Amino acid sequence: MSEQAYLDLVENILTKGETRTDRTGTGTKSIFGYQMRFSLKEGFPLLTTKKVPFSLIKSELLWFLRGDTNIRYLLEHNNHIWDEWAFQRFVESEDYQGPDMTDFGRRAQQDETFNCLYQQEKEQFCQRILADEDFAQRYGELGPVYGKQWCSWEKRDGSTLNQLKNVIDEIKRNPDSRRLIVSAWNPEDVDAMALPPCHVLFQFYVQNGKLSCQLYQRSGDVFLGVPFNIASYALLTHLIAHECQLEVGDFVHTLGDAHIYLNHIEQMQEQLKRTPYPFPTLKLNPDKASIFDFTIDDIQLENYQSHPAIKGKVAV
Ligand code: DHF
Ligand code: TMP
Repeated sequence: MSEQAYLDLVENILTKGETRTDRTGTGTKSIFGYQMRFSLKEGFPLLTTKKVPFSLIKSELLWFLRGDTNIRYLLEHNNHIWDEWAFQRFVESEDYQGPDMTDFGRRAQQDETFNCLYQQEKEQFCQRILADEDFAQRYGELGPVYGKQWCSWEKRDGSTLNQLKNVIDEIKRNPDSRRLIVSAWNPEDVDAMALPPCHVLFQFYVQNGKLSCQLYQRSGDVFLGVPFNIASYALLTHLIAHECQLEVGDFVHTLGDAHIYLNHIEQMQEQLKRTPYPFPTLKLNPDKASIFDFTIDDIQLENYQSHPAIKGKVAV
C-alpha cells in the first residue's frame, strides 16, 4: 500500500530530523532531500490515515488552471486555505484601520484572546472580499503566484505564454521529449508574491502509453501542505493524461526541506498509529476533453474511506 511512502517520510523526519528555527518562528524538525513515488494506477493518493478534504484540492487546482491569483474564487468555493496570505497584505497596508495585527500568525498561536480577535478580523476580511469587487481586486490578490506563472508567464516583449498549454501540446506531439517542464519559480517575480512557490517545478515523462510526473518541492510542511500537494499533482497528472489519451504512470515527489512543525509533532505521532485503508479511485467526466474546461463536478472520487481528520494550526 503506497500511503506507506508518506508514513515513512514522517517516521524519517521524527527519528532523524534536526530541530531548526524557521521564518515563521514556530520551529521544525527537518531533513533535506527526500523522494516518494506513488503508482497512480494503484489508486488515487489521497491519504487515508487522516481525512483530507478533496473538495479543497479540486478548487485550488481549478483556480491554478484558470490562471487566477485572487482568493475571491477560492472563497466562492468555501476554500480558505490561502486566506492568511492575502489578509497579511491587507493588514500591512494603509487601508487597514482595525486593531493591531502585527505578527498575527505567531501571536494567534500563543495568545487565545488575541486569536479570537484575529479570527474575527480575518472573517470580516473574507466577507468583504466576497461582497466588494473593488476591495477584492486590491486585497484578494496574492501577486504573480502559481496561476500566473503556469498560464501567463510574462515575456520580455510584454506578451505572455501558457506553459501548461505548451507542455500539453508537446506531450501530444513529442512524447519522447525530455523538456516537458513547467516552472512556477520566476526569479523576477518572487518578491512580488505573497508566498514564493513551494511546489517549484514539474516535469512529465511518457513511456508505454503512461504519463508520469515529477515535482520538485523546495519546502514541504509534511503535516498540512504535503498531503494536499500529493493529491493535487496526482489530479493534474490524471487530467493531462485524460486530455492526451494516455494512461497514468507514477507521481514522483521530490522534496528539498521536508519538515514537521514542532506544534504538529503530536498529531503526526497519532497519525502514525493508524493503519491505512486502500486508496480511493478517481473518476473524470469522459465528455470533457481539455483540462481547461473541467469544473468541480467533472471530478469525482469513489470509495474514499479514511480515519478522522486531525487538526493543526498553519504557520504563517
Ligand atoms: N504555509 C504553511 N506553513 N504550511 C502550508 O502547508 C501552507 N500551505 C499553503 C499556503 N501556506 C502554507 C497552501 N496550501 C492547508 C492545506 C493546504 C494549504 C494551506 C492550508 C490546511 O490548513 N489544511 C487543513 C484543512 C483546512 C480546512 O479545512 O480549511 C488540513 O487539516 O488539511
Ligand atoms: P517558506 O516559504 O518559508 O518555505 O514557508 C512556506 C511553508 O508553506 C512551508 O512550511 C512549506 C509550506 N507549503 C507546503 O508545504 N505546500 C504548499 O503547497 C505551500 C504553498 C506551502
